[in-house]
Amino acid sequence: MAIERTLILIKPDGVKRQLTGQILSRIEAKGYEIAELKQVSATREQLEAHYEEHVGKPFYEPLVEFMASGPLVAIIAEGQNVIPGFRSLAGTTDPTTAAPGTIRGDLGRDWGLKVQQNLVHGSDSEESAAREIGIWFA
Ligand code: DAT
Ligand code: MG
Repeated sequence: MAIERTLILIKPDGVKRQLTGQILSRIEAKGYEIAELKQVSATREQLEAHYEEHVGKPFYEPLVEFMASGPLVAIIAEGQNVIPGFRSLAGTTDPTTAAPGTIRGDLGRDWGLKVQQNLVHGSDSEESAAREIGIWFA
């Protein structure tokens, strides 16, 4: 059981809908430690680096545009198995089918929804976490 660090983003829809507190509560309730936290307006450069694995996909441009549409909250969370653990707390990518009990399943909305408006990002591996922490907490 490794103590890991992961990079979490509360996306612009989460900040705009004033869900930051509720999302942080879920992270804390799980017992993860918030090691770093800041609200930022992402630069295009940061977003291109963050989503480099998705360059060229049809949803890439709308995704980057959406992520630049308002402030987001960047968090480094620490805990045992926090990388897969936060992914399961977040729920699956599409909030319209994410399981109840998850952030995306409970707080995601389906009216006029775009898949990118799914409230949170969480790193998907140790390698991604290290890379993404470097982008947002350089
Ligand atoms: P996740 O955020 O669950 O790790 P991902 O890394 O596959 O998902 O994709 C990054 C983001 O891109 C995701 O949070 C929402 C958006 N996205 C993914 N697949 C999409 C699709 N088929 N249509 C529109 N947006 C999509
Ligand atoms: Mg991902």
